[in-house]
Amino acid sequence: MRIYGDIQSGNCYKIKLLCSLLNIEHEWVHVDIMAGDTSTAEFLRKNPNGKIPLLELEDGRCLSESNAILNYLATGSELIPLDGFKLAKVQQWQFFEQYSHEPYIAVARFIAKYLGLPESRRAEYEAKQLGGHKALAVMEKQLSTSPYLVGDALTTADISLYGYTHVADEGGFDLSRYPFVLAWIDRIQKNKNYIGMAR
Ligand SMILES: N[C@@H](CCC(=O)N[C@@H](CS)C(=O)NCC(=O)O)C(=O)O
Repeated sequence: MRIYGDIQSGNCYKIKLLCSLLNIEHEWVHVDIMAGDTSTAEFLRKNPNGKIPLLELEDGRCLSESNAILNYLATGSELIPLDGFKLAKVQQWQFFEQYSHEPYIAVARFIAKYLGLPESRRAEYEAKQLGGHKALAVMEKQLSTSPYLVGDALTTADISLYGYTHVADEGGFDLSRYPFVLAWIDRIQKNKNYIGMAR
């Protein structure tokens, strides 16, 4: 299988991390968003939404949306709970990530790290801080009661949230305010076959 992505993107790194944890062999195809690689006709045929990460199976079928890719690749592994309610809890955190976390933390990081915090985007960057801290506080509350987001074991919910949380400082978020989140980051990094993000 082939994965199209950029290792510096948290959404793509989630997939890279999962493949490492589960020893999933794949070909990584680097895609440069800034150079317009996601807007070519060839790429748009694979993902009409023009975004990475993108998974392409050997038979040509394609899957986009990082959390859908994670759950597909982790099916049958210990990272996906068998219990229906726990599985729904994993998805609850993944929807939370996409709606209440990533749009604040990942976007603030993009403006600061990729664009160099230009004056024209400063107000938007600052407006992202409140929502990002709100999301971190929600995670902090859960992680004060369980080692991982859905109980005692690592699931794809943790990988989904870990992607941008562990580099939230690059978006201006001081994680020292969230000791349970910091302990969770440390716990994830101790997993066998953990790989870091190119920062
Ligand atoms: N909801 C999507 C978001 C994917 C996304 O925003 N990808 C960015 C890189 S992090 C991208 O491809 N941007 C290119 C563009 O929008 O043109 C996911 O979780 O996979």
